[in-house]
Amino acid sequence: MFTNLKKADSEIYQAIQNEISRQNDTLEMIASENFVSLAVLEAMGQVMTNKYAEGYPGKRYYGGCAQVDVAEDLARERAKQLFQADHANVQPHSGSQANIAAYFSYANAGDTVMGMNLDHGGHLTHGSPVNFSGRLFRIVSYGVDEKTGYIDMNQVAEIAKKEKPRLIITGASAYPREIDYQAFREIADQVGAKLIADIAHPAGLIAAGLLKSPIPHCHLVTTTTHKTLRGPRGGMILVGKDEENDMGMTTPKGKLKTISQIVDSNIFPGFQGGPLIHVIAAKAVAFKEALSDDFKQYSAQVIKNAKALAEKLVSMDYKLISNGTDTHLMLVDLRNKRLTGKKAEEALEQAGITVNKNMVPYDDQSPFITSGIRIGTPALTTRGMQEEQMREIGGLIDNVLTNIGNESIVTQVRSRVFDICQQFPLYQLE
Ligand code: DSN
Repeated sequence: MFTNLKKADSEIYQAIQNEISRQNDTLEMIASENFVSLAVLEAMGQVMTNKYAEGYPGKRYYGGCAQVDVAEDLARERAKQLFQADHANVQPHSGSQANIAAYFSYANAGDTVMGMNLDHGGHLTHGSPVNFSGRLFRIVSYGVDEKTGYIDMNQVAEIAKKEKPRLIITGASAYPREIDYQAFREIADQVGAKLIADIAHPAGLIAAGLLKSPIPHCHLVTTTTHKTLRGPRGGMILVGKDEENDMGMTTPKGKLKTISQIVDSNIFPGFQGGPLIHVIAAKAVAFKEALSDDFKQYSAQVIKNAKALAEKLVSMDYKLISNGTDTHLMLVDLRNKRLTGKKAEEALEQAGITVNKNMVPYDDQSPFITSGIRIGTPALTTRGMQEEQMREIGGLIDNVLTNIGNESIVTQVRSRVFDICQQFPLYQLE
């Protein structure tokens, strides 16, 4: 696969080879990561990267777009089928780009936007002061109940009534429970707000029909395509039911009639230039895969694996936020183990287990240290691992975390991790 690269640039070739080995030989448990198929990889590494295609299929600003139109049309149609949406924009380069375009479809700079507190599991783009969202909008935040770890819907309703946001965004990056989109919509309607769901994390589980869809309840839905959806790195915006532009929003192209037109105009020319058509082709391939029965089975196993791992950790006295999971991820509060997230992440990495440190709700540590780790099962499930492996891996995690600084335990666990990886091979790419 890399014959030419090997000759042209031995340093990049070597870095890629080393990354292939890292992915093959370690346990990838970062909840937002996954392994794409070889078909998706091939669709991404091809000549469509050479093509400028500003605009949309049939309405481009460049000639020679017939074949890239085929790719983008297929991606859009498959995305619509997958989520039962009226319209899909598959051009966002990332989830952040999808979110900024979605916000500006219903709000202007200075308007009040309500999102989940990042420290409680939200996302940078849902109002963090260091992100465009916190800098451009007046943000009000909701969070989880300290005792239960579930989103406090009474608090959401109270804040919404008091602050009258123009827009509410629901969705999270470290929340292990299913979100009640219908309840969010009822609150949004009571205060005259529009509702966006950012389903970047559970998108694949929703597409597979395992978690409730936000599509019937939200004005817009944004997602990334590379997490549980197992596609190439990128973003997407879905319009469940296209509607008239009833808020008088204007765009770089002036006032447009429908929300789909506004979304498209906000992505291009609003916030992006030329689309990454090679990535869009790979999104189309991933969406075709996600429409299959195999993907439904895979997604069901992702959840079974997360539940098995969560139960194992709880049985060893690990405190999980909300005491478990409905999804592909869990958030472990390490304070009773007298460990920080940073220490745990580093120790596990040495043993070949990759997770990320994560703030837990009501954390007293900084985001660089944190009191927790976030663990997910999408990537290991792609390798074919099941509940039995999850229980064993739970034991390995505990072995590392209760023996921090013990080199011989690290070596022992690293060797077992390597054996498990060999049993569930991933990529053979030279
Ligand atoms: N960075 C992603 C995650 O890890 O959840 C969210 O953007």
